[in-house]
Amino acid sequence: MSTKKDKFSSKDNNYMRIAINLAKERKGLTGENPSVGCVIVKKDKIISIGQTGFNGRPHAEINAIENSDENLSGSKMYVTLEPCNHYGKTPPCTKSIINSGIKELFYSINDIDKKVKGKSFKILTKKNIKVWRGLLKKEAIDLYDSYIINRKYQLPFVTAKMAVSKNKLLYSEKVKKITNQSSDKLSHYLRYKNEAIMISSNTLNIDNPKLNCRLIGYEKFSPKRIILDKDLDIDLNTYIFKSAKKNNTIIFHYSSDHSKINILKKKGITLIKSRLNFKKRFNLKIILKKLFSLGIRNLLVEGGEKITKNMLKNRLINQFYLFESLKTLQKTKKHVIFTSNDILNRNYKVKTMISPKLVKDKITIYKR
Ligand code: AOF
Ligand code: ZN
Repeated sequence: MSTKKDKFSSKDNNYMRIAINLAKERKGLTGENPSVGCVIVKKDKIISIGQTGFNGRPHAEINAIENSDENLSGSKMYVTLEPCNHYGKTPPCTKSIINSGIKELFYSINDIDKKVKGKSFKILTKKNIKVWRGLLKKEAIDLYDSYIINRKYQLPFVTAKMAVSKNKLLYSEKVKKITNQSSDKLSHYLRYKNEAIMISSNTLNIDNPKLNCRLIGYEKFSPKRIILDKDLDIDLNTYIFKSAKKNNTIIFHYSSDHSKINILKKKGITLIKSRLNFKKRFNLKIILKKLFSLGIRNLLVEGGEKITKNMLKNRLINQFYLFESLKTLQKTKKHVIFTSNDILNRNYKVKTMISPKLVKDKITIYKR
């Protein structure tokens, strides 16, 4: 086995890049399992590909093996993550790889799941399969940013999104819309890629958002709605209340207002009572832990300002999308100013910057 870059040919790089792109495409949609991409090559020709199934199963390797019309003996497999070697909800991929006749396996990084980590190399080499690790490792570490956070900290990977005007306002009574249509597409893409979206009841009552994914054809991937509503203030005329049904809405609350609780429960909303800290605010880490225990691995936070700032201060946000419009908003009595720039610049690195020349709004993606 080698981890040296020069051992890999440009063809190896290309095949693994395809595997990484396959995994990226499914990222966020594989439930509690990581999204894996897999490519099988024989005589320099791709004969099959596979991705982890929606909600996590079948595993990518199994899909690739089963998708192939050709005999796999003597072929090479490129896979973004160490194949599993244990009996979980599905049998070990290593077993299927051995039985398929694949003779060489390339994978980017070890699985950090303790049941799996590092063991596949031995199992496969014992069966005379050549195993190479470390191909496009940097890209794979980036791909598995959320999986690594999930496994290490038992927390969802949190992406926050905020839109500010040129004069740094998040809100002004007169204008509801700050960003343009192409930015909106990216916002909806984020909703597609996250299993849940969280906002405060304050933002909910003021903005009356839909919080769904409106990319054509992807509507069914709309995230679960999580509302932080300490005092059970949710307005019953809002879209979120009206469209609530079993399993699509969770409200975290502290109030014991029984009549409101009954109304919300009747709608099928899941109510979770959560304690407050000495500042009479929710402990957001406890809330994230609870969401993780409910199976949520990727969470999008769309405001408001107080929650987002609180989460930034407590280092609970892993990635931050800042949309800066070229529009200036008029200051009114109730305007809200964006004040998190300092924390972002102090604690985060700029990962990507999309120029306003391309999309009219400036979009900066910060990562911890
Ligand atoms: C793979 N290929 O595509 C994925 C893997 O309960 P199971 O059987 O589904 O196994 C879950 C574990 O398998 C999961 O915790 C992670 O370690 C690994 N995910 N492994 O070989 C895949 N998604
Ligand atoms: Zn597997």
